[in-house]
Amino acid sequence: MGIFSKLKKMFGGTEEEKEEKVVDETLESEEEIDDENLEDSEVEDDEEEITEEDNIDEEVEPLTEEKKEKVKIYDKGLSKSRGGFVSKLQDLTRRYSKINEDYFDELEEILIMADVGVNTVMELIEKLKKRVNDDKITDPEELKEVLVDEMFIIYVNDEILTNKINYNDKDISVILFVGVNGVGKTTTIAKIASKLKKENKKVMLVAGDTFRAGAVEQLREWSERVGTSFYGGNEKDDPSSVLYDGIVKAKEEDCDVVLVDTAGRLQNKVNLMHELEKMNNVISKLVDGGCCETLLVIDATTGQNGISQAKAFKEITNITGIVLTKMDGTAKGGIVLAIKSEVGIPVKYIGLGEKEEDLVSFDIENYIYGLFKDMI
Ligand SMILES: Nc1nc2c(ncn2[C@@H]2O[C@H](COP(=O)(O)OP(=O)(O)OP(=O)(O)O)[C@@H](O)[C@H]2O)c(=O)[nH]1
Ligand SMILES: [Mg+2]
Repeated sequence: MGIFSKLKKMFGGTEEEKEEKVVDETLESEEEIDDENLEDSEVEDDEEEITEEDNIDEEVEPLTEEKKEKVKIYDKGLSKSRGGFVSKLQDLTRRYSKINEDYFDELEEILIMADVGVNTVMELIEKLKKRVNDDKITDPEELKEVLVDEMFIIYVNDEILTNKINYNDKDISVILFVGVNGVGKTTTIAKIASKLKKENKKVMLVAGDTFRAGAVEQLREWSERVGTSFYGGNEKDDPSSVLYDGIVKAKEEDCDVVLVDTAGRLQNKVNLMHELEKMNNVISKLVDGGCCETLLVIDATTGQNGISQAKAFKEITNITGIVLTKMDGTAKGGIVLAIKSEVGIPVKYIGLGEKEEDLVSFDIENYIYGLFKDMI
C-alpha cells in the first residue's frame, strides 16, 4: 500500500467510514474470509486479521481529539492550495488518458508554479519517469498516488527532520525570532507565548526590534493580551543591551522561556550578522548552554523569495528551525518541499491562519494529507 493510502486510512473519513474500509480491505486481502464470518465479525477482529503476517504496518490507530483538531486545521488552512495547485494536478490527470512526454512537461510546469522548487521538481520527474518505466504505468490516474508518495519520500528522505523545539534543560530557554519585515514574527511570538502559557510555562517577551517605530509597543500590547512578562527598552536602543536586561529580568522573575523579537531588515547582511552575533554572545554570557533555538520566520505567500531569505539567513547565523507563516494565503502549496531540498532546515511550525490555534507544529503527514485528500 502506498504512503498516501495509509495517511488516508489514518486521517480520513468518519469513524464509521473507517470501519467500513477496514472491512472492505480485509475482504480483498484475506480471501478465506467468507460472508458469514464477516457479518459476525467485530471491527476489532478485522483489525487483527489485517495486522497478521505482512500487513502489520497497516494497523489504524484511532485519532485522539487533539490529532483530529490538527487534521481540521491543516484541512482548512490548505484549502486554497487544494483549489489551486492540487486541482491543476487533477485536471491534468483528466486531460491525459496516457502518460507521455507532453504529460510530463505539463506536470513539471504545474509543480514549478506551485513553489516546489526547480531542483526538487527535476528530481521528482526523474523518479516518476523511472517508476513509469519500471512498473509499466501508462495511466495518469495510477501515477497520481505515486507522485504523492514520492513527494513524501523527498521530505522524509532518510533524515529525521524534527519539529521539536529544543528547550534548555539546564537554564532559562531563550528563543530568537528572525526574518524580514512583515513575515509574521511578532504575531508568531504571541501565538507561541500563548501556547506555552497553556502548558503552565512562565514566559517573557523581549522587544529586540528597536529599529522600527512602534515595534516595541506592538509586542508590549501582545504581552498584555496573552498575559506574559515583557521587557522592552526604548526605540533605537541597542538590541543587545535590551536583550541583556531582558534576560536578567526574566531570570529574576523565574521565567522558563524568553521569546525575543528582532528587527526584520536584511538590507545589510554584514550589519545583521554582527547584530545577531552580538545577541548570541549576550545570551551565551547569561545562559548556560546559550540560545536554544533561532527560528527563522518566512511568509509562504512569497514563494521563491522566501527560499532566498532562508538561504541568506542560513549564511549569517545558525538557524535551527523555520516557522512558515500564511500558508492559508497561498494557492501554491509546494514551498515545504523546496525548503527541505534547497534549505535543509526543518520547518517546526506552520501558520495556517491568523488565529492563535492556527499556528501548529509542522507535521509532514498532516500536510500531505491536507493537500491531497481530495485527489486520491
Ligand atoms: N493569514 C495569515 N496571516 C498571518 C499569519 N501569520 C501572520 N499573519 C499576519 O501577518 C501580518 C504581519 O505580521 P507581524 O507579526 O506584524 O509581522 P512581523 O514579521 O513582526 O513584521 P515587522 O515587525 O514589520 O517586521 C499580520 O497581519 C498577521 O496577522 C498566518 O499564518 N496566516
Ligand atoms: Mg514585528
